[in-house]
Amino acid sequence: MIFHSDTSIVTIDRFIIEQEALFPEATGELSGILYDLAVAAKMISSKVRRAGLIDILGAAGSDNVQGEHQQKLDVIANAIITKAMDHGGRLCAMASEEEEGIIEIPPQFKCGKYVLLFDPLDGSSNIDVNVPVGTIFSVLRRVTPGEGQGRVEDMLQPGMKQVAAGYVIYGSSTMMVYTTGHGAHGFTLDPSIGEFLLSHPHIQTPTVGKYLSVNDSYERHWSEPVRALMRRYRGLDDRREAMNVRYVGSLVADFHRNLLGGGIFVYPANSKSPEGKLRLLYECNPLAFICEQAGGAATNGKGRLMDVVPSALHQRSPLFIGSKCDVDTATLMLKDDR
Ligand code: AHM
Ligand code: MG
Repeated sequence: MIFHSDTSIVTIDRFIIEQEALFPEATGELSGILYDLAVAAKMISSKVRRAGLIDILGAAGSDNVQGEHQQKLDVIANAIITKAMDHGGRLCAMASEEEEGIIEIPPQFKCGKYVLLFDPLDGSSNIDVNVPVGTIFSVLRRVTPGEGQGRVEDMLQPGMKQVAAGYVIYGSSTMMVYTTGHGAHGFTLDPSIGEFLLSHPHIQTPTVGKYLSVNDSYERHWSEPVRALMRRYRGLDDRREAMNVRYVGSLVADFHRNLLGGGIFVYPANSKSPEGKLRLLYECNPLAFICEQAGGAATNGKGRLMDVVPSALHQRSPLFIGSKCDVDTATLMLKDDR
């Protein structure tokens, strides 16, 4: 393990190289994927930073003052990631929350041994009101034989098979947090030099959280055990101190605050959305990997989220993620749910 002093300036590129050097068997392919993702994140960040100017420069679907056609930011982010990642020779397929089927590697490029799954701009409805949004990604090793295009089966692996995962938050600053299974590390973008600098090495989330993130406008659609759990988190059954409720409605923002400050993000199943809302492969699993690496936990209410074997690319899942003790409470109180 490499430790950096508080005053070291470490770019994400250097950190990735140093991490790779710890594993003699590493071929550098995974590192290449992470570099390319960091570049894509910088490009998306620069677009997000200009989002507030859209009224001046032209709304989505219209032409801007230069006569260029405006696209929605989630569509732009999707195209940026696809273009940044399709030619490196390290991936054999991609899948995006924005696209129905898998994204093939164009025939002129070499296929590699990994697949990438991503949500290019999560919470994008928040863009219009200048609230943080994020990108989430997950990398898996292909399981189908051969060296050509990857297949859906390569994507439908449980979260514990992820070899890397991370997210980028476009907030008051842009941060990228990733893991390759050796801790969760955060990097803050210095826009003046265009580099992600190591700012949060070896993130550890508190064991007991102080924040509760939940959209309780769905309360009337929750099961009784979920309602009882929420009463517990709020201290209403006198079994724990009341948590502070904080809900941005942008998963990456809510997750990131809770990861650093301690807390739980909850998006349960409800009678209107029996599987919950969030996507297992693009949202839940990558954040679960980060959270576990930071000493937290994630469940779908029945068991460890990363043990779930997916059956469809866009499968949804209930999500309870964050500080270990608070997730354990959910597991205990929901064990007889439905
Ligand atoms: P999206 O992928 O369509 O952007 O939806 C995901 C978002 C998450 O960022 C957020 O946690 C959740 O939807 C909020 O949903 P709700 O408005 O139902 O609380
Ligand atoms: Mg999303």
